[in-house]
Amino acid sequence: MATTHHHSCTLCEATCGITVTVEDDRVTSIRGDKADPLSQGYVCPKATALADVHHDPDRLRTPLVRFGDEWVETSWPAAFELVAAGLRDVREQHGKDALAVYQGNPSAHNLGLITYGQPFFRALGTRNLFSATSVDQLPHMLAALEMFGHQLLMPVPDLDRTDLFVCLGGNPAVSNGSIMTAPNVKARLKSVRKVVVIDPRRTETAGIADEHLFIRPGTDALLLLSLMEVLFAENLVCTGRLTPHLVGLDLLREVAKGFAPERTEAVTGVPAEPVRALARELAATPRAVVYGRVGICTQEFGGLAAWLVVVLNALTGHLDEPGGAMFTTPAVDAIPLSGLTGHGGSFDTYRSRVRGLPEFGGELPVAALAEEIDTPGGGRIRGLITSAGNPVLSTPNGARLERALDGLDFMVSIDPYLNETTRHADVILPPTVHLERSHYELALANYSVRNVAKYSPPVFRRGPDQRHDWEIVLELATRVLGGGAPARLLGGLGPEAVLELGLLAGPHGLRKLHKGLTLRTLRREPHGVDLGPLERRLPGRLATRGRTVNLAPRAYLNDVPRLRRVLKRDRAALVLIGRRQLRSNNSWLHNSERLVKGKPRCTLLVHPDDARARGIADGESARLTSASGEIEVPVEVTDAIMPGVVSLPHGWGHHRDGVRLGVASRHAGVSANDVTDEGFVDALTGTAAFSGVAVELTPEREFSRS
Ligand SMILES: Nc1nc2c(c(=O)[nH]1)N[C@H]1C(S)=C(S)[C@@H](COP(=O)(O)OP(=O)(O)OC[C@H]3O[C@@H](n4cnc5c(=O)[nH]c(N)nc54)[C@H](O)[C@@H]3O)O[C@H]1N2
Ligand SMILES: Nc1nc2c(c(=O)[nH]1)N[C@H]1C(S)=C(S)[C@@H](COP(=O)(O)OP(=O)(O)OC[C@H]3O[C@@H](n4cnc5c(=O)[nH]c(N)nc54)[C@H](O)[C@@H]3O)O[C@H]1N2
Ligand code: SF4
Ligand SMILES: [Mo]
Repeated sequence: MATTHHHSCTLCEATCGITVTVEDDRVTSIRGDKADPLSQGYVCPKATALADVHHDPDRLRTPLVRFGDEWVETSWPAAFELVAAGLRDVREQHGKDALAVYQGNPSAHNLGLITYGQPFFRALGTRNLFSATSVDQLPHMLAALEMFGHQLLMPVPDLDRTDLFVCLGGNPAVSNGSIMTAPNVKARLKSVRKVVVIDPRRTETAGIADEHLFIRPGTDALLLLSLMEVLFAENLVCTGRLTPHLVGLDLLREVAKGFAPERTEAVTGVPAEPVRALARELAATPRAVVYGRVGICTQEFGGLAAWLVVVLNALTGHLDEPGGAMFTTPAVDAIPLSGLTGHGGSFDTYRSRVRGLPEFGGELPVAALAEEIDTPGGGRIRGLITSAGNPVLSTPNGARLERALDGLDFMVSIDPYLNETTRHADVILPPTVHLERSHYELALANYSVRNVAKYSPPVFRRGPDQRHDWEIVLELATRVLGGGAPARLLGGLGPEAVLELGLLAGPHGLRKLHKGLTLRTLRREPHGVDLGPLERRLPGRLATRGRTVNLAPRAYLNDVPRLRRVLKRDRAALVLIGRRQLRSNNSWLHNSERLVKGKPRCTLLVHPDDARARGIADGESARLTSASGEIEVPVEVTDAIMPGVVSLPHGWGHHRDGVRLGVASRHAGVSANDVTDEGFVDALTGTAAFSGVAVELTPEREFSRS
């Protein structure tokens, strides 16, 4: 008999509502849930991959222990015993900091990992915490901390009510939006009066936009400063309602001097005239917003660029205004909770041992992970936990990391797959996967274009011998840190209880008394509840002292001279950027046949001029070389990419020996992070610079001859 279940897709930030039909323990269909208040029936082709992951014969269901190149299945108690001993040994022999942790991207989509994983990894007390943050949104979080006083206070474009959407370094038509939960973002963008895309590639988003400007990778901060310069020079600054709560305006005026668009155009590649026009239009449009995403973060000036995006919205009166950049009112609100401990985040309170990269939010930049393992001396990392991450494919110079992993004393991976990273572990602990878990968007509800709340029970009952991520973590916590009463109490509760408490304490909870939102009310609304459009939240929501927005934090002002030097610097002839694809999700969804079938997608986009100059034809294989490595990749010649720039998607490279990914290994591709450079980071934040890596491209023929 068929049963129908309502859930959410947890693969990307869009969090689309899904309706799953199950017959005889098999998923027979996954469709968009028309009654979901946010996604209203939309899903992308990836949603069906949730079923593929669930039924995947390669998916691990039992812990694996490695003996040399052999993997042996083992019982959970035996695996826990081994892992606890391994982790304890590292800590006892070399100290807490010798044990490192990498938390990967799916952690943010996992209720159990947010409620149990994060606290456990922090409780280990190691300085060597790493996560996907430092290959992603760290610059946005730093701006939130420095300007609004809390690292989670990242404003969201009020997409559905804006008239002018300026998009830098994001491709929502493919990524489905990021730090902007907006399912069916393409339809939403089509309803915006004007969309402007600024990107080194004429992207799918540019394809539905009104205007597209090519920009040289890594130069957004210059462009944004030029926009700001025009606002000041032409007297267009208008900070509106927030004026009494803003500090640092005069400093900004000083900073902008010397960055007129005519001064920066030669470096950014964006002609001065459209920059002037855009500044004027931003100032003149009551409902407008500048949005920057991963392309402006993972570059040499990511910190400055992310800061300037917020600054521009503030200077044009679009911060905390409908149609502008707004703050959400999530049903579970972490901000007052962490406010109780006075901890909105931290920056640069310590530095990494080898290179001195700054801490952020209690974590170090993952670009430093390999060197912290392979550089001898006191304080060296000896043990590693990876949880929901595949850093071999997703962090800069993954090849070096891969070599370093083999030098560890002990490594454990909490992951459902034997892949490029987990194959280096001593033990793999496989958790349940998405359809076997309950779900609530604790993290992403903070960044949704409408306030919504939705709880979903699991679609499938887990097998008798399967463990949830949170149970695995809790067991390790008890065994490694000692199982005191608090741990046992917490363990008895489970993520649902934490959620329940969060809902009660939240803005829609107890305070609304009889109509309050509780887990019980959410269980009665399986499609989710709409909590309305975004509302003005400032100054009340500010976590800074004095409740002001700091427009010109010291850290940024000190970094501007570094940017100014770029105006005089020689430029590499060819630089690399990344690319996301609709049927791919970072490094781990390539084992789904229906997503990878068709022509190979791991290709290098090259402009016709660059291809001609190197004698490379469309469809040929070429060699891409950088300071850190080289790969061989099929070339796609297209004028959709800017001359002097090439684009390669990341997350491929599944040819490595010993991975247990039957489908993915047949569609292996190459890893972009075999040529990115762990030494190339945003010096301010330590965020990896994936955009703008200097590369050389040579025909494969030439290489084979030499
Ligand atoms: N060159 C280049 N590199 C990049 C980027 C880029 O644009 N260019 N983008 C960066 C960005 S933005 C990100 S977020 C990172 C992502 O990189 P990572 O943080 O490494 O995340 P994924 O590649 O998604 O790998 C996820 C891992 O988690 C496992 N997994 C999936 N679901 C679960 C689960 O529920 N529980 C557990 N325990 N495991 C699970 C998968 O099997 C896989 O091993 O990559 C970054 N790397
Ligand atoms: N289908 C799919 N969806 C995804 C993911 C996925 O892997 N696949 N990953 C998810 C994750 S982890 C994230 S973080 C989000 C990211 O969401 P987005 O930020 O929308 O992701 P991208 O598509 O990588 O868009 C980055 C854009 O920046 C451009 N770019 C590169 N360098 C520069 C530069 O220097 N300046 C400017 N202005 N632009 C530049 C690139 O050409 C690209 O178009 O997507 C999420 N959604
Ligand atoms: S856009 Fe696709 S992958 Fe993202 S949540 Fe929706 S269905 Fe899932
Ligand atoms: Mo990401």
